[in-house]
Amino acid sequence: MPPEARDSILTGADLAPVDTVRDPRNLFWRKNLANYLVTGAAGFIGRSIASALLAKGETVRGIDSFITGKRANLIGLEGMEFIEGDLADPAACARACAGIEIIFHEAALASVPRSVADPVATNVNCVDATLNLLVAARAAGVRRVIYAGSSSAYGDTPTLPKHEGMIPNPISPYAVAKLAGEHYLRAFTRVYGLETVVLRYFNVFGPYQDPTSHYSGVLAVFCRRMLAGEQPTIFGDGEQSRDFTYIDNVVHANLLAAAAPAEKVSGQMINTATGSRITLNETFRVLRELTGYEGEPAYATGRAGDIRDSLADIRLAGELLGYRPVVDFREGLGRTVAWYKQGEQG
Ligand code: UD2
Repeated sequence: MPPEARDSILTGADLAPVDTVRDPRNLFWRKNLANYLVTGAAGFIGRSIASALLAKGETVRGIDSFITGKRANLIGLEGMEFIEGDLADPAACARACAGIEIIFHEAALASVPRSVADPVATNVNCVDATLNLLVAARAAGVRRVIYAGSSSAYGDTPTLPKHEGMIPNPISPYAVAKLAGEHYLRAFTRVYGLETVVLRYFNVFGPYQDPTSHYSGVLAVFCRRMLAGEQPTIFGDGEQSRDFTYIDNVVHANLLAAAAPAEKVSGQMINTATGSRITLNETFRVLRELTGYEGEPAYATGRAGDIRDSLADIRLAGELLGYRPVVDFREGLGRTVAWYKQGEQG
């Protein structure tokens, strides 16, 4: 066993009363007995979940490898214990899981085109990483793992809205990798009794989403470019549609999934979205109003592995989690533009 893993294993004698664990002055216990682990804590979704947990006074540990996460995203999360580590490394997974009760597994190498360019890297950072984490979680006695699934698993079937009973049809390496993670979670519930919940996210956007990468989500890219007065590019005819989901809805669903009774949610896969969709062309028009950009978009060839239309049926989330969207698309986009604008000025 690697020394890092051995050092992090807790015995019964290590257990401290809850008050001691939560007392911020007691750094030793804070360091060893976090209740929640957020993987990908320096990424857009992970940092948003960690921030919400800290705001509720919870004890949080985060892990990130900074492959795509940003150190700047940790600003404001000073109350979180942080481990710099890669889930592809089993020893890092063991350290991260020690003493944890619930994991929010957000770490991944997102992006369809990135996976088309380098499917092996996507597999390592999505599939291997998830399996390593599950093995470590089981060994550490973690109670529940909540997983960031992707709507890409539904693929390009014409049926809308996409509901959880549909047979998956992944068409990109990214979709395959995220779906494989879902299957691993389900298997760990069936075989080892680990509580798992898959939240299948639909195109999440909002503050802290990185707008600078070639592989960034479209709304982040468009906000940045249009605020800077630069022309955005639409791949394809712009009539493709998405169920763009503002980050607060995703955080809300995660907190509900953590609190829901196991008999209701364990082993389940649940769409996490808004239940409405908008085309890229329409989105561009809304953004033009919000950003003041006056030009037209450029159009370029459609991307390989791209899906035409995506829209979620969110009834199951309502039934199992009591979820309903808390922020709609336009409100969310307004807040997002305001956040990027502030960043540009600051
Ligand atoms: C997929 C998943 C999403 C999430 C994400 C992670 C689907 C339906 N959704 O998002 O849930 O897992 O992957 O990365 O599979 N585009 C432009 N111009 C740009 C950038 C993108 O036109 O500058 C287009 C792109 O071709 C696509 C749409 O915008 O048609 C959305 O692209 P995206 O990369 O934001 O997200 P998508 O749908 O691949």
